[in-house]
Amino acid sequence: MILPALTEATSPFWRPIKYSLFPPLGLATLAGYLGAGDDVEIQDEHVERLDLEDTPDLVVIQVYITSATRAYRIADHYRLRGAHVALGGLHVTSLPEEALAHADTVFIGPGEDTWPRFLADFRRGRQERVYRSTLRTLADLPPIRRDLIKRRLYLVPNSIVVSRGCPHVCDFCYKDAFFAGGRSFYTQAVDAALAEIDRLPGRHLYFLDDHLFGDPRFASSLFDGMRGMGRLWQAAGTVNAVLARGLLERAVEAGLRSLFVGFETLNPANLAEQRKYQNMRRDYAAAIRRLHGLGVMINGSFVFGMDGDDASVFGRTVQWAIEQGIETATFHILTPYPGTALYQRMAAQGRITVHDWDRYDTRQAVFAPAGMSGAELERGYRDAYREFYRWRSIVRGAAAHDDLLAGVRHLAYAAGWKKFEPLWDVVIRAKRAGEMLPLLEAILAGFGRHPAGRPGVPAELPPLPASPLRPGQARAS
Ligand code: B12
Ligand code: SF4
Repeated sequence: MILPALTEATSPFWRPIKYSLFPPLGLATLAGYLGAGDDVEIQDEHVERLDLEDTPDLVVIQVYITSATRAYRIADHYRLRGAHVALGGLHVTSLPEEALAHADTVFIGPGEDTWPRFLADFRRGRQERVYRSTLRTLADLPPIRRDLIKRRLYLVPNSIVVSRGCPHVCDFCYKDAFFAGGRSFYTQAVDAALAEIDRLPGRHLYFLDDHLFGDPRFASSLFDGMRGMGRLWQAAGTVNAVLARGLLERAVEAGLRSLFVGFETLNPANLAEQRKYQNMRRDYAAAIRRLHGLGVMINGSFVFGMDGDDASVFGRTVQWAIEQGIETATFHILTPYPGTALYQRMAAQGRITVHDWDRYDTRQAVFAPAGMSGAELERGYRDAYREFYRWRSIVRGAAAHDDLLAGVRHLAYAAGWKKFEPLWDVVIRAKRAGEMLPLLEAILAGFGRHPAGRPGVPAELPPLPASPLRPGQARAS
């Protein structure tokens, strides 16, 4: 089972930090369906050199858009060696015809229903060319094969995912394309999720779920179950979930210390254009105050290049983020992934300028923006990163907190990630990434503790908002 990296990963100038964070859970999930007698290995090119000289019966490759070219090359190589090559994942789902030229079998959508079906067919020699997922459930999911994950190679070995998809419908997101033909948001049973958490060693967890708070009933039961487990964790959530009363407090009680929040844009016209309704008419500053009041650090996500953006967007966004005391920021250039509503709109308008998937890495302009040139967009994006992570900006951001301890944590965390990046790269290349975990835990633990009853943390947890699931949209939990 192979997770190929971006083509540039083989370059000596490759900076591995961002890509050595999380183990490949998709493949380890699929490996859970194999039999006890099956001999299997997972290779992740982000953190190790691939060994392609073996002769397996079956090769499974997970394909992201940015690794598609590399994935197809590896697939061709193994087919020449006589292996059966199975391709799946987000990019294969968007463009199955393209993938079929390099595969014996392709998989459309999530693998939990199609993969076991394929395995049974394969063992009988009756496998099909295309498997399309329709049954969407995480019930009876076998345990993820974490024994196949080389933990010491990752900065964050305890990544976990307890749901699939998201209840929202943003135009630029891969989500609708990937989950077409079935439910697009569903969770594990709470007990199964808690059991998975229990199996993970150490204290730190990183939830990779698109929107851990997407189903408030599920999330609140999960957080209640995690109380007292002594975990420290990070996750992703939306602005409206942060503002909803009740859930965030429960998450903090359960150990939430840092949240990735999709602010995306400060311009309401952009939100409407992308159908990001859950962010509209929301008070971003209030969401930030609420998170900081509860001792939760923020990784703010921002997207540049929507039609309402002109060249002034970069400076405005960065200054706002610094003034708000946002600890870390992730900037992206808007990228129309094939299969999304955004791609269709851009293609219909003749605005797609680049068709090389290697460049769809959210750092390059692959379309003609409306309010500036592609070159300006790329320059502004790079300047935004540079400006946000200047020492001066980090210090200003840290000073924006009311609380001295929160300011110190801001300084330690932001500088630790960005200012010492070359050092991280050395650690990763020396295959010692896993040994850095105690440092991360110390930052999250030492500064994040807030006794109940402190301003912003009610001793009694308030009631929960209603579930956003539509009637008839059943949950696994
Ligand atoms: C963790 C993560 C990363 C990690 C590690 C990835 C990894 N180890 O898998 C890192 C930091 C490296 C990363 C980097 C990037 N990422 Co990322 N990442 C994610 C994240 C948050 C979780 C992935 C995950 O583990 N999901 C949980 C598992 C269970 O699901 P899964 O991996 O999709 O696997 C399932 C199916 O896809 C399917 N499947 C997959 N492969 C196969 C193969 C077969 C044969 C079968 C049957 C089934 C199958 O079955 C699995 C079980 O259902 C996703 C968002 C998300 N929620 O998925 C974004 C996401 C995958 N990333 C994305 C992007 C854009 C990037 C970057 C380009 C960002 C950047 N600017 O650099 C880079 C490029 C990465 C690359 N190598 O090309 C996009 C992908 C868009 C696309 N169309 O490809 C996503 C969807 C985020 C988003 N909403 O836009 N990422
Ligand atoms: S909220 Fe995030 S994960 Fe959900 S559809 Fe929008 S961009 Fe995708």
